[in-house]
Amino acid sequence: MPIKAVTILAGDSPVKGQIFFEQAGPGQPVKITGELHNLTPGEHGFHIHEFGDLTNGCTSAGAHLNPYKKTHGAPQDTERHVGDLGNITADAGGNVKLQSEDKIISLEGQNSIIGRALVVHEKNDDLGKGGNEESKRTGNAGGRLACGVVGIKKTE
Ligand SMILES: [Cu+2]
Ligand SMILES: [Zn+2]
Repeated sequence: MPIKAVTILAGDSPVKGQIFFEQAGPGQPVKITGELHNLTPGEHGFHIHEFGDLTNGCTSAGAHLNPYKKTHGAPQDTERHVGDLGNITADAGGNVKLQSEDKIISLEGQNSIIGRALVVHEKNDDLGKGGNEESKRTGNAGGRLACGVVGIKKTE
């Protein structure tokens, strides 16, 4: 039985989206699909943050999900936060149609993202290569445009 999750992205900006996660089983990669709208064209940092707590908007979602105390990196790096999903790229109309997968996040077990928050940022994530301290923590991705809690999807 695959495990499925969904996140509705919203925030103080006009950015909106729906993102779906699907994992065939424990240890399998997680497929990430969905759409985002009203972004500025170009790259935007896209991460799982540690708390599914939006009591103070996207701010209360905390830092990147990082159970192994690693430094910030790119999705394909071994030195990365569990939550480091890199960037999404909006087209000239500000839309993203996402179809990707990640081998580190999970929908069960130690790397589970269920109950955490997905955050879309104002700027691009420099993937830890920005040459300053902040790059190794957040990728200098700037403000939080929209966020949502990763929840278990209703089965059809
Ligand atoms: Cu982030
Ligand atoms: Zn990170």
